[in-house]
Amino acid sequence: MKNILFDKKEFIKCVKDNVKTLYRKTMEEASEQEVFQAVSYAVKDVIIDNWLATQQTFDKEDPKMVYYMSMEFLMGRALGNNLINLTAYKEVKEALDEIGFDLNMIEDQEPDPALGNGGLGRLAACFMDSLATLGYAAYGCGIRYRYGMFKQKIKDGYQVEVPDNWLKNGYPFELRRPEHSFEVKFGGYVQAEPAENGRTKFVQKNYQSVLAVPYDMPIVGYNNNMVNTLMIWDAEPMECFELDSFDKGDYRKAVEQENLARNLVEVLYPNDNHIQGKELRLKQQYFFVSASVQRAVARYKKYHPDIHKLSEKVTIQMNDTHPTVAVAELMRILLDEEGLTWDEAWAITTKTCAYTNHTIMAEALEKWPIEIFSRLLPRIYQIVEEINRRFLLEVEEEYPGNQYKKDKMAIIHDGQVKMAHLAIVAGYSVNGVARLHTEILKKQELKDFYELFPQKFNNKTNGITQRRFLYHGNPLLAEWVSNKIGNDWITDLSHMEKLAVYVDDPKAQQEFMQIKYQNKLRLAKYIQEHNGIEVDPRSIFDVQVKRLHEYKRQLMNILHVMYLYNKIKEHPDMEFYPRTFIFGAKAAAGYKNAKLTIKLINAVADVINHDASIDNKLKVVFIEDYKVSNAEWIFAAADVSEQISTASKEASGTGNMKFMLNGAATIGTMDGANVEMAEEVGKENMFIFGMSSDEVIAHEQNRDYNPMDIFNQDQEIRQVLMQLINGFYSGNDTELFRDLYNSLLNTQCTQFADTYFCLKDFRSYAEAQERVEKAYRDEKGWAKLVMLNVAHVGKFSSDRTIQEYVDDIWHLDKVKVTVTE
Ligand code: 26Q
Repeated sequence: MKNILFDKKEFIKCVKDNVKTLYRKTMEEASEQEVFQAVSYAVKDVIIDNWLATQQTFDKEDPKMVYYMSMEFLMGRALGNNLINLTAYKEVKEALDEIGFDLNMIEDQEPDPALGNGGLGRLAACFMDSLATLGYAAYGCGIRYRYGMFKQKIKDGYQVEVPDNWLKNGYPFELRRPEHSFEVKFGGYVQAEPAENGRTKFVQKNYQSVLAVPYDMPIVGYNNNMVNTLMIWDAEPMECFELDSFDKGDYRKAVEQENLARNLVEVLYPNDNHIQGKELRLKQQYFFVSASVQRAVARYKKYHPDIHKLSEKVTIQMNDTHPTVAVAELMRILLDEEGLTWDEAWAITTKTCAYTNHTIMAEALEKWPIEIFSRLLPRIYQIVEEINRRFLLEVEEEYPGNQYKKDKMAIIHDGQVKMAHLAIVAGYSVNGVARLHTEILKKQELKDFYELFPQKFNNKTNGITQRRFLYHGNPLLAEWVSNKIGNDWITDLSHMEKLAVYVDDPKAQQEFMQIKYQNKLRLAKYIQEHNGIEVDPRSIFDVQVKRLHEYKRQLMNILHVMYLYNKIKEHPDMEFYPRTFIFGAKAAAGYKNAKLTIKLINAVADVINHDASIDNKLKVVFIEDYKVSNAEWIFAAADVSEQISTASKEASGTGNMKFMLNGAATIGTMDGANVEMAEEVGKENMFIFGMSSDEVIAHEQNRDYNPMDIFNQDQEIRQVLMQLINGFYSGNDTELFRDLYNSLLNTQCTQFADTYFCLKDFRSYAEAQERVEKAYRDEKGWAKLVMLNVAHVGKFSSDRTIQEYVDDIWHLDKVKVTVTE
């Protein structure tokens, strides 16, 4: 295959021309941001040809397509990734070098498109990469938030949220497509009218509407000419404000309609695994779902006469319950616009929509008050009511007279619409995101539904794209791997197992650890520049980066650091291998304990990092603004990966896989995908600790755990807890961390104390940490252990995950794109 881009000369000429036409400047005069824009437009030029060719191939071959609907796409920077997937990274780097520009610096100018919170949004981004790379036709459907995930600043140890205006300089990789705009209607009421065919037509009246305008972003497949599309929707007012509407008395409505469009896509809700039942959130959901389903149906109808066969060419995957109104919207279109009967429409919908569950945390199960739902989406609510009515008849048939069952399983109950129930009833597939998680869904949370629809339930263990998280993020290790086993791992991660023959080879071990050291230097420099803290690259880099949530137990981690510090102070001569504990985490803006935990980590860092008496044995670093771009560096530099959630709470985790891929050892519980990692690499090559999910669930059911018992018996734990309330880390303000202390030990109400079993698992955690230290001292043993982890990471590629979705759920056709000149 011809390398589509290069010609270095031609490329540089294109960059120079872009600087000239965009900014009327020479390369020397252009700012770094302007050079970034010019380079990006040059790259986009190349992508466009493949993008066109891909669309033409779709038109010709008519493959089945997946519409991946997600409120979040945490894409991260596109420039470097696009160059990697165009197999042009090296050439472009060299070409720019020749004219005195550093590609890394240029990449660093790109805003980090952060249209997502964490795991769920990043998974969607990895899936888009794998779909294009494997040659499957896919549309990502989401929202073009004006402001993405907030930027985090740390001031005086506290998190401060700063708006993320990612579009302020213009984003070179997006394309506005006004010709594919659709109207989306809110509010008003439904009028039943007689239709020509003798049936009744339902028409929404007196509504407000906005115009959904899509922006397309290219999703470049690796080395295969394929370019899929992420369409993210912007909201515009339907018509410009008209003076005469004032006279018609519509002035208020005209203004309201404009405000609706303005507010709708303003900002991403920064909650992760926690529902905020805000009306605007539901508006966002219906907005992008309605526009996306309308576009999917319109595209299908352009090429196919028979709407009854929609599911042969279109499948809709709902990323959690957030886009679940899609099932009712599809029903609405089929009933009200296509004029089908209920049974016809239902037959199509239930073959087209599928649902992925990402959580079993009760506070993350989506429910909407009927009042809000029916006022905002009157016709959709009618349809949901009818789905519910018919479903309850089915339940009655299966379990005659069992009202308890009906109450538990109803879609509408107790004044609320339960989105997960709607998704399960209308979907043809329900999947969890790791084996343990799927089993818990089947046996506990969704047991009733599993009994009724066993054939719908399946597992799809998550994965990550090695192209971003190894090839781009860790070029030194990527090149080393390729030298050892060739390039096949880039599109088939199972090839990594060929590294197993090197794990006992002293030279390979040394090379591997040398690369880790280089990556630690790179991160140490970043920390020095951003935090002003000097860390020893020879110390163990022990890392926990993820959203801040109580179930993820950052608190247990920092309590353990406090415990180690006490030990070192008490026994200055004890053997202790120097450690750098690195944290990175954003807390939802309204999540008090999460924010206080950030303050605690920074307070502990302040004390420990300034204590000369401990001889640099311990350092604590909180990396500000953890995001996709700095994550790539952090994974590359980690020795130890903290995956310490309370067993049963983390549905899968994906950070765990990114660390494993980059040669870090996992200290973790038997939770989420950790279980399958242990199965792949062997428990002896991880540091597993803590209660099993069964034990956790048993304690929750029996309510027989009292953290006070531990507090009373374990002097060292007691000392650490007392330091939360005696000013040890907060000077005069002894009350500062009281809420954290209470969350662990609430003496009034032990039932709500230490919900996530930090104290219960503490000793087991500390003991596992001792095993980590012992293992690290054995240089060869450690090198072997982490190399084995890399060799057994194959299963955790999102390519494998996507292939399973295709085989078991979507049944897509493979597409091959050839580019002719
Ligand atoms: C819902 C309603 C209103 C406001 C916010 C939300 C909301 C937003 C984001 C609810 C949940 C989320 C995100 C959930 C999430 O990221 N879950 C993670 O998904 C990963 C990918 O499957 C898993 O690896 C993680 O275990 C899981 O926690």
